Amino acid sequence: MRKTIEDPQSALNMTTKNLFYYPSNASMAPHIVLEEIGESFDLVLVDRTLDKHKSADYLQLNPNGLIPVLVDGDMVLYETAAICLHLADTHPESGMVPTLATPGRAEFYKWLMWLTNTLQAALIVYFYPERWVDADNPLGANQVQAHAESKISTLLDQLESQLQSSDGPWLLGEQYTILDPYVFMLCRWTRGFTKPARAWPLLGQYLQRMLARPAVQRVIETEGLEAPLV
Ligand SMILES: N[C@@H](CCC(=O)N[C@@H](CS)C(=O)NCC(=O)O)C(=O)O
Repeated sequence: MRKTIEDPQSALNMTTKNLFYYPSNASMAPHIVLEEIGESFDLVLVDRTLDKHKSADYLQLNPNGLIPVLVDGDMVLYETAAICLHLADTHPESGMVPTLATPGRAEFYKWLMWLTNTLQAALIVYFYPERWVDADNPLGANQVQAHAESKISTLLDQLESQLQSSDGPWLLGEQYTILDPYVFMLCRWTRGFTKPARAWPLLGQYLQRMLARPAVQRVIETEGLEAPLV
């Protein structure tokens, strides 16, 4: 169910999980994970056009004023990677994380940290370059954005190499994990780049495999996303 609530605190202690989201934002990865694990959940729209993510009520849930937040019972969780991990940990039957204390799990941690602190961080610089220069410096902002785009290109090279060495179909190989919705979401964000993620041969095929997943299709429909999807 989708809902817009005026008082985000009212999501606390609900019996279903509540994901605070905005279409195509960082909430998309946990949204896909929720669909994959099949547990019922509610979506709460945080209307960015009205700056609701900076409202006093929302800041009580996430003092960073960023989307997403997951409210699960009396637990309030922010940070996309933490939310995805929590969802997978509480649904071990989904198999969306490799077995604890194995080399596969260590590799999985490496990629999850890299996605959140390297690729996602660079994408955020790309989308908000004006935050990295003085006010009224559009030339500086353009330079920051161009540097971010070029950095992101080298990071996409790394994803391409990983798909080659894991031999797919998913980032770690045979096992579909929470890394895959995360990679899909971040790659989508490059769809307006001069060289978008879909232009890398293996990455392009991988994104099509992700698009074909029923859980991903449901998220695209619910969030009302339009072409180009990747
Ligand atoms: N590290 C955070 C980043 C979240 C983030 O940057 N979310 C964006 C939407 S994609 C946001 O809320 N931006 C609003 C802003 O920067 O003011 C996470 O992964 O949860």
